[in-house]
Amino acid sequence: MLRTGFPGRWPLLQALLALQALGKALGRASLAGGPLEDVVIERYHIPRACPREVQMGDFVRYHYNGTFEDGKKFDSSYDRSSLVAIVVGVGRLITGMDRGLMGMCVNERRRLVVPPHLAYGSIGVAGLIPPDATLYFDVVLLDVWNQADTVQVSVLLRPPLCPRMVQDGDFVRYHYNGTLLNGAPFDSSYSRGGTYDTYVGSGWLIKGMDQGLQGMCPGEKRRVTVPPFLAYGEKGYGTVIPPQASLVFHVLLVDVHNPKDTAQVDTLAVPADCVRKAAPGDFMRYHYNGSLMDGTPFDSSYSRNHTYDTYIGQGYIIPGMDQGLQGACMGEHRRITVPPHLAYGENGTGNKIPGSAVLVFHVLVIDFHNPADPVGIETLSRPAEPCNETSKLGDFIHYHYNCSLMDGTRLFSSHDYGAPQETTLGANKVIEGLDRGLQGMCVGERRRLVVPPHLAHGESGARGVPGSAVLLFEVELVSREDGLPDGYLFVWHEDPPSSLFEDMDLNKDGEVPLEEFSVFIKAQVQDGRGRLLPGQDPEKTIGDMFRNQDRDQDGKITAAELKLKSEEDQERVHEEL
Ligand SMILES: [Ca+2]
Ligand SMILES: [Ca+2]
Repeated sequence: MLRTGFPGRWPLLQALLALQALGKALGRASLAGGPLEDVVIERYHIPRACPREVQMGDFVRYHYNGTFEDGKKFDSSYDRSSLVAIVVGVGRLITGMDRGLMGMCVNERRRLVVPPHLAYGSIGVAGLIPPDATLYFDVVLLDVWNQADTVQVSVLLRPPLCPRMVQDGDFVRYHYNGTLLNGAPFDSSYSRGGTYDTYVGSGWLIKGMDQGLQGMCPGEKRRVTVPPFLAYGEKGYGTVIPPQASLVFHVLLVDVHNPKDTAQVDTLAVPADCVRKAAPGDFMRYHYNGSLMDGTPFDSSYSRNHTYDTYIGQGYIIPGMDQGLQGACMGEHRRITVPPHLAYGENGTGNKIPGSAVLVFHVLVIDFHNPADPVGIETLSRPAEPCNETSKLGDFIHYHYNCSLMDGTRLFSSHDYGAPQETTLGANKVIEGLDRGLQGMCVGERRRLVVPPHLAHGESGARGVPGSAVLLFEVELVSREDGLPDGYLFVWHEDPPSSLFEDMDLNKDGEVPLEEFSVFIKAQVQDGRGRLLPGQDPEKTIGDMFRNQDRDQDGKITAAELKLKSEEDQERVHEEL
């Protein structure tokens, strides 16, 4: 009995139904079985969760043991290793079973006592069921579904951010645990150590999963319940999925992309003063955290405590990053989502990036420059009164400056010291970019200088300055004075006195020692007739001048020595002309 659902056994079912009808027609079944008028139902195990109860017209799968009153077994689905799968409540089962299954939950266990008039009546089944037999069934319900069912989706965990949702044509990677409706597991991606990777809506999946994955976000967890006609139907699948089985998938979507995707850029923060955007050919320094779409980290520049430094738009990095870094500003924070065809493809790389993985980079752009860049000069303020002369090569200047990296890391400030800095422009005393940026300034002017590394500390950097770093200066010109021609220690503003030696020889003894020479030169400077090389201790400069004049190094300049020196200087001027 109850062997329905299996094509080869239909004739038996028909015979049983015919007998049942006969018994009813004769009006004997209800009288012959004893006192019971209806099925007695003992629900001896009711599961805590019962999302659905059996109703008339539902399709059910169940196991049962059938015994007589004396405990003798007459039938068991367990013995046949095939459970019952049939529509309930429509007369395809004995009436007692049709009634006894109503309202049952999956995994519920019932004991049914079926009087003969609701079973096989006064005739019974030859060789199997004697006449007027009351039947006892122990039933466990395994599955229930209905032709009107659709895929049931319950969202178990929704990630806080959903960058995109699954659509038809997308390629997804997900993990799942698959069970039958009663919880029996049949498959798990976790047991295989990798995600299940497939296209959605393209016929690669059972229809129920094609539907159940729709609209899912990376990182989302769902329970997807699929009726058998949207899964493996009447055939089932191998030994693990029986015929007419509902399937329950607990799905974790790892990532999603479409083969048509480009790198997706989401700007998270941009500094207000973005005057320049990165372009192909620029050399960029940036920090990044790289993760898979479900948040699993795979790499970070921070862990190496060093920016990632590269040319962009030139094929040195994965195409998705080459695209995604363009147009960024210094200090900008971007999320760049790179599909696998613009990253590491179907094979992945290393042991952290699986095949077909979408990569998500959180990028902080520190700086970038082009090897052709000059010093970037921006005047912040000028003194109210126009200046006639600006700083130029050879000038001796005093200036204040702050120096920092483009990310704001402070490197140096002359304001931390009492006096401003001093230098001679063009004398190779400071980095080239600063030297250039200090030229053409009025005293009192303030400038902002952006100095690319090839005009600063180059690829190797310097103390506190990373290799290839762009530097930011704020400079203020405090004072300037004209320098002297190269090699000169002192110049006259007008023609030197014709009685030069006599003027120097203060005590008129025909010799000029250092003391007299020093007093004389200082007097010329004092009276504005000449000036000394700026930026150096005057005593040292005067000492150097004296030693140049004192040809025989006896500590005294004579008239002859002075004459010789001035003739030589004269000649040099002619040569230069
Ligand atoms: Ca003298
Ligand atoms: Ca001498």
